[in-house]
Amino acid sequence: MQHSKLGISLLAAATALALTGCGKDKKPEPPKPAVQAPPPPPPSVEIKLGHVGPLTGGIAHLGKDNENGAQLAIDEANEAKIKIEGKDAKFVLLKEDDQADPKVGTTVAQKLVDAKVVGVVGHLNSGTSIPASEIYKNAGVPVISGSATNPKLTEQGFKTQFRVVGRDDQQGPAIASFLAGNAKPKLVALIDDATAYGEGLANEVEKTLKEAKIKVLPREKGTDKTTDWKAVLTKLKGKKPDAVFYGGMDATGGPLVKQAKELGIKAVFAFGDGACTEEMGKLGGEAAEGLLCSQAGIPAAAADKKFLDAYKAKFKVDPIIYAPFTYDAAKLLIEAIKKANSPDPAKYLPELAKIEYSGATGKIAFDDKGDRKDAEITIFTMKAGKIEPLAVVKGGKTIPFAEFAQAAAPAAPAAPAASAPAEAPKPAAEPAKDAPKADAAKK
Ligand code: ABU
Repeated sequence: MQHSKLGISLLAAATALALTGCGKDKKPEPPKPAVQAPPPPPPSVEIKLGHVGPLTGGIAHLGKDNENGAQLAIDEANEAKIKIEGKDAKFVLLKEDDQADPKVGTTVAQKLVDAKVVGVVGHLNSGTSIPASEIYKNAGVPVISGSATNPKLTEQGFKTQFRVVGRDDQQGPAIASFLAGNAKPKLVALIDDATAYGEGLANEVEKTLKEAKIKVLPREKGTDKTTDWKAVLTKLKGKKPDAVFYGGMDATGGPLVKQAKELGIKAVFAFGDGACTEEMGKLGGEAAEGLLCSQAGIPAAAADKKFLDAYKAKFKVDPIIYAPFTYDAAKLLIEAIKKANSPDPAKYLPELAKIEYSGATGKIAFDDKGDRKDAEITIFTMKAGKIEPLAVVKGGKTIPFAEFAQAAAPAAPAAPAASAPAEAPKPAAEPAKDAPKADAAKK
């Protein structure tokens, strides 16, 4: 009986303990929160642009210069975290090597179209740009060249084609007039490399010289690979030209001027933009001193300082010639995409055609053909292996370079400026009437 009472008491106590949680006043543990998933990434859109230039062969240095300009613009756009259609835009540059060969140019143009690029910067050469332009036109892909100068490029009526440098029917008369006015030759020899650019530019120079009643020898020809000019030069030596103009690139122009000096030819040598680089000094040595040449825009060194500093910081070299122009070309594509809020070429092409943009090379707007309005042509001479700007030709007027640069310089701020945007070069208000003398023009 005693045992049975004790058993009942123990059972009751055990039940009470179980109900109260071991006798303590403890509430049940709340369920542990599940591991939190990261928020979904914001929606993004990949926007593919292309760049084409020669990255192999004799003018690979120029192709790389152009490509670097476009790459810098792409990198800056990505750093700026641009939104298109409410999505984070990630710009990607697809880079192609056309080897400065027209056939390869069309192959890589088609490759870029197949890869669904929405815009292209390039090509470097007129000879590759002209056939490629039809492929981009058929695909509706806008393309901006930062260096191709043959007029035909924008004379085909393709609404997709633009360029941000001057044309050879501006450059040819500018360098020919400067040569005529300064070296005063009576007889000029013309040589070209049989490319769309070289031959076309030599034709423009010849036209201007003939209009000035200067005698011109029958045309001599090479190719864009000719580095042995002795046969051509020996033939010319006997004719005693006062000046020689070469339409071609620096890789072939450097050996030309060097061999001319070795053969004892005493003439002023003049070149267009393809051979208006310091590579001429490297290849031509002393023979390149005093040459005259033109570029189809402002000198690279006169581009916006912010661009020049960013370029040097990224690539550890200064731009050679047209990198500021390919930088602007890529920026223009991006700006038009921003304005249209769409990477669809059909939507942003109208924005590009009517754009007014202040770039690293100055103010940019296009005419109906896609050419840059009011493009500058700069005339240089070679001094101590460096090309030195002498004058800028704009709107048919020749402005001494010092005057042009002074007008382009930003005005000194009256008070400490708070991170004002860098000013792009502006045209001189009152251009000088006469071309300045090139003291180094006679050799
Ligand atoms: N404008 C100089 C080199 C490029 C071209 O073939 O036009």
